[in-house]
Amino acid sequence: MIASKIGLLVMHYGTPASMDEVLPYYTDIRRGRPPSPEALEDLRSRYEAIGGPSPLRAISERQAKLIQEGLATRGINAKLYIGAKHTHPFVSEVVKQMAADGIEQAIGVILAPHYSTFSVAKYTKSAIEARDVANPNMQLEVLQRWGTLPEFIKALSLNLQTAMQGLDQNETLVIFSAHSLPEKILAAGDPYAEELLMTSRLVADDTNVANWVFGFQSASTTGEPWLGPDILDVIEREAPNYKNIVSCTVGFVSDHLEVLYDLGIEARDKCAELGLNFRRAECINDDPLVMDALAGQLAEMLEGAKVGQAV
Ligand code: FEC
Repeated sequence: MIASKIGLLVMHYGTPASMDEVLPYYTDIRRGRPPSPEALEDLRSRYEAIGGPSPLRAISERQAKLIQEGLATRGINAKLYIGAKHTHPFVSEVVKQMAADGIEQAIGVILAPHYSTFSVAKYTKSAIEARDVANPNMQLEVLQRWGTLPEFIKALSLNLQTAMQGLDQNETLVIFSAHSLPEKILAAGDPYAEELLMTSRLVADDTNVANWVFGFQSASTTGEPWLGPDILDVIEREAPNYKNIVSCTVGFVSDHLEVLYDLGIEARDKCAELGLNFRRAECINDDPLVMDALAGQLAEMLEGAKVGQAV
């Protein structure tokens, strides 16, 4: 039975709205510890290199709107709330607003397809904790993973095919990638790395890719080991064997800073340095079929079908 006042909670990483907001943003990512002036300058220069603040917020908003429309076509009229992990409005702030608006039943989705204790679990925890304070009676269920959703695989596969057009498969290496995380997550049994590999395998199969590997990207310098191999090391290692590198990130769903800079500039430059041709497959961004499929998952959750993990 679906309650009368339904809320759709769409959660994304967050990005500074202007260059002036880079410092508070970075400080929040560092759990309240301001970055050193050098680290801040480094991040500011990466934003500048992609032309200023990232398009992440705008893309997330378009994605959220499409998910809301997908629910509407299934007869579910849900009020949309968009919350971020590291910028206002934070996930906790919008959940408080949902309670204030009298939302009785809510469904949530994170714009990150793979489960990790470091990402999806943290978004979910913020939402649930805020719900417990604001209105413990508001039902809230969050989709925990969607990295094998057929429409997601197909959209990635089509983008990869476009990027590979005209290239000789035998001379081409596809590198699937995703954000690295501290290596310690493996010891705790985190499924993140496995889920990323599963998505990569499905896309490679759907695209009939001859040669592919997986590499992590965007590791931070926190003084502890992060998951590898790093994509730049993979490029260097494989350079003698190929003419073309095609990058396809499976862990990100928007062409934002980590994609536009770490792949579009850093990985591209590394390839140029090694005499390799570089191409990048676009992220799914606001692909209507993927967003509609996500709406389908959320609709099933609302109907009580066992799709996501209830929390
Ligand atoms: O376009 C934009 O403005 C935002 C791009 C952005 C996305 C993103 C996604 C993920 N992150 C994940 C984990 C970590 C961990 C740390 C960390 C640090 C940063 C920094 C920036 C940044 N992340 Fe990010 N991440 C984005 C941006 N991320 C900027 C800080 C500077 C740097 O290290 O480069 C380390 C925190 C610490 O210092 O303790 C861990 C994961 C994702 C993918 C899932 C998701 O989207 O939530 C995991 C987008």
